[in-house]
Amino acid sequence: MKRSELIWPVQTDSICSYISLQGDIRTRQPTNFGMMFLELRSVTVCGRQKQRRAHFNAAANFESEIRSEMEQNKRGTMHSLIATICTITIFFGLSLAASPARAKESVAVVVVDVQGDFTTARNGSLAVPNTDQSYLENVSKVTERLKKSGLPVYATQDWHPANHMSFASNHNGKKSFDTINLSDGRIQVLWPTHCLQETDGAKILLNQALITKVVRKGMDPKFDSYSGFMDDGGAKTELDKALKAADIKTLIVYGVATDYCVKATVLDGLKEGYNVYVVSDLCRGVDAEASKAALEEMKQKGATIWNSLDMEKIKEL
Ligand code: VGL
Ligand code: ZN
Repeated sequence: MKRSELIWPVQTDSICSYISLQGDIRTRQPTNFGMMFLELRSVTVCGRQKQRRAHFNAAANFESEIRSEMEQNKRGTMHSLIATICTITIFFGLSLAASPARAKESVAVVVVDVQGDFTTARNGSLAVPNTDQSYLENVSKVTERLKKSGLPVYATQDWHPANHMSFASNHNGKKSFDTINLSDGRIQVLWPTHCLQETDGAKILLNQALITKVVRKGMDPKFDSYSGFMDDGGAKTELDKALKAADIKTLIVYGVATDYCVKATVLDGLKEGYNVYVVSDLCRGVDAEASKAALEEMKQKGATIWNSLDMEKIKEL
């Protein structure tokens, strides 16, 4: 039996709940059920107020769940009528043509710094281990799947000027991977020159058509910017504003480097109040131990770590 899903937004006074019905045919035509939303609210939400989502395995189940809930609630004939309308509508809904799996509109994908200079596939100046062609293909394949499911894809892009403070070449007597102490007490790692604006190494290695918006960072020569949300001086990028404008509440994050830009982006995302999911098999780190610790820290601070991406889980976000 084909897995499927029918989703009805149920408008309550303060929240928008979703009723998700698993059945034979997948469809998602919420506006066809305009009348039903109110009716479903009075039946279903009264019994399920604490559950913002209710899942049912089949139309028959759905009907019997509603009926038993009604009996428990002793709602009488008014609700019998509603149940009948529900049933008719369910079958009407199930008869609609199948459409691809859809994720919720409040979810976005954030692909962090998948750029030439960070990959071995392009002999990058700051190539992160295990970022060969097969890694890139995997990132592309998964991103395409997410995009097809309806999710917007935001891509961060490290975009440095030649005089950027994070480049070892801009510090006398220093070499790549040395650290320096900044005047405010922070420690700065010095990197090989990377992601210079307008160079090939700065290019995002994803099909442009998949990307809803590119968010550039690290343009201020005085501050590094591992986070896609803001630089080390606290100046915000466009990311938060763009996500808020699109009413995004949940982020699915992956990319490079786990122990630097992915970590900083995830932690800032959590601070900004997003639900954050990290797909760890699509992340690559500069240092294996530090990357493991970074994933642990993201988890501790509230992110959910998925080893791999499961489209079924996306629908339930
Ligand atoms: C990054 C080091 C320097 C990253 C960016 O994308 O993780 N790492 N700039
Ligand atoms: Zn950088």
